[in-house]
Amino acid sequence: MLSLLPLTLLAAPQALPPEGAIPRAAPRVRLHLVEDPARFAALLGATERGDLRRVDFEEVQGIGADPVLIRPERYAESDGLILTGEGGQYVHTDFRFPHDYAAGDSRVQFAPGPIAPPQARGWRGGCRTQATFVHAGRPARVAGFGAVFVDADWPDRAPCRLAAYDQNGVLLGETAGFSGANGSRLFRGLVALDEDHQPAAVIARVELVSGDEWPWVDVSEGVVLDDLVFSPPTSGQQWRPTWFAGGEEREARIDAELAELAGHHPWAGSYYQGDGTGVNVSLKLAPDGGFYFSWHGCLGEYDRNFGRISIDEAGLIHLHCERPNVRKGFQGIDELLAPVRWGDRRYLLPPEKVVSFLAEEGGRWEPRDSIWGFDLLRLGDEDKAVAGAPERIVE
Ligand SMILES: [Ca+2]
Ligand SMILES: [Ca+2]
Repeated sequence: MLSLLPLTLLAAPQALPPEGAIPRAAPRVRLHLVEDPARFAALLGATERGDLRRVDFEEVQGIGADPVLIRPERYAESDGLILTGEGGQYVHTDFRFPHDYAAGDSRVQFAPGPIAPPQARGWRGGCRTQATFVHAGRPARVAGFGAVFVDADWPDRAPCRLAAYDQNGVLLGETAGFSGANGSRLFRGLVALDEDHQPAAVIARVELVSGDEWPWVDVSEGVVLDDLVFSPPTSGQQWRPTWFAGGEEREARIDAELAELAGHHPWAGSYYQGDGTGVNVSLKLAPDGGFYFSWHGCLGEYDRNFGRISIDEAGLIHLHCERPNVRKGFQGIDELLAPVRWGDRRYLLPPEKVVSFLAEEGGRWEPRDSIWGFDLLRLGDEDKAVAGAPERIVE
């Protein structure tokens, strides 16, 4: 099911789903900002499904006047968490400012290194932490992550930040610039829920920005962290679609423009390539509306992109992607496409494929008589007979 090329499909056409049965989009996943730890747990179904993972650093022993360095993997085996500062990871009781970094019931708190001297000016030490996840020795993802930011009280000087990224490094959502009183302990959490309000483990990395200096430097905004809480990391089979949203307005604009053009345009249209199972690439494009691309597979929506288009002197269509265009696995789109006319049919081909397509008159798989195939063909054109030889459209 997860093969990259629809070879099995072409060898066994009887295994195909019924014509036109392009899988429906997967439920969309959205990130929710939560400021109440109880609500965070409730959204993740923690009461029914067992405990959340919680790292509060209280078990660290031997803390005296100086902070204690902990390994990034200290919580890997027990909790599936890897915690990486810019230059070491440190815990301490109060980082020498007991009134600012008031631990309350908590005894031990966290700050990312490197350590800077109290009198530091200019460079002032670490303030960024990365949280990543492991499960059974493999990279893993969580559906929710929260942390307590202690003494976030100078947001204008240095906004604190909590940001979640998917496995491709795409930003899923973030909160930044929050603040409270001196010594406050602010919880901020991000929870990924699908359309059915079920937790979706799509968060592969979390970035925490705690002020802009090592906490005992008394120049700018010092902030420490505590009480990291997250859903149990998962990997492997529980692959879920990453968060895809946006582009709906553009898609509607393109649809309207295509309806207005009613086919009276050299290449505007709605194109498809795929096998109806793991590979279903749809690309709509119109001269003013731009393009809207989506990739659906067995497990839902794998990728989506959209943006404006431009045409160069060679008649090539350039797609200007608004989201990162990662071309691997079940993702990505050619950003450069050549429109090709073959009788009443229209194809969109990557430029490097055009020469052989024209020379071999479609090659082994074209002209096809079903919507399934390796090349982007305008939807509905599979019913049209070809006439003559295919040719580039340059206009
Ligand atoms: Ca603690
Ligand atoms: Ca502060």
